[in-house]
Amino acid sequence: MTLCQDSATCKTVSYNPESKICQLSDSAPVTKLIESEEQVYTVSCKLDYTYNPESMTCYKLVKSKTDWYQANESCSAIGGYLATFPTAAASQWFRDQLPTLLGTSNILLPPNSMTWIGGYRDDTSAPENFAWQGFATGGVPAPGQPESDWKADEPQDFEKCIAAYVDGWYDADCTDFEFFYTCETLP
Ligand SMILES: [Ca+2]
Repeated sequence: MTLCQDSATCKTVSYNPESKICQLSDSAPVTKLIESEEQVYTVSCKLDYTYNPESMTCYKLVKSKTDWYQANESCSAIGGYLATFPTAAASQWFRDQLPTLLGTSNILLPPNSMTWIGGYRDDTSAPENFAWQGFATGGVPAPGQPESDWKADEPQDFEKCIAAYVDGWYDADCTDFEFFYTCETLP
């Protein structure tokens, strides 16, 4: 190895993956350095989807503006669901990725650059009445609850659908607004 060429103290090491033994170039193989190897899994998402390591699912932001119901149908039509977030970390990952997913560093103020996600409620009487419609099923956590990622002071005006933006989740009228939307699938 050329790295060791001019160094008196440097020695090369060879590794035998079968015996898991590292052997110095001029010594006997006596040191077991690796007792266990981590399994390495590779996950791949469909073309145009980005892997979210927090939710372990794949997301695709569609830059076509539509109402929530049409967005929901469009995601179903391509074998997925509107995006859901099982944890606040999964939502934070998504918000951090928004410029990349939008393909621009120029994030526009709301309601532009917002994207529909899969939170919906029939009953607007309480903030805890939202439920996820996709992979993360069950209730959307209300503000202040663990795993909640609402923007400060949202939800605030008795609207039935959820849109995400760089600063968190907003309730928004499902048909008055037309936003981009984000679909989710399993890897
Ligand atoms: Ca709102």
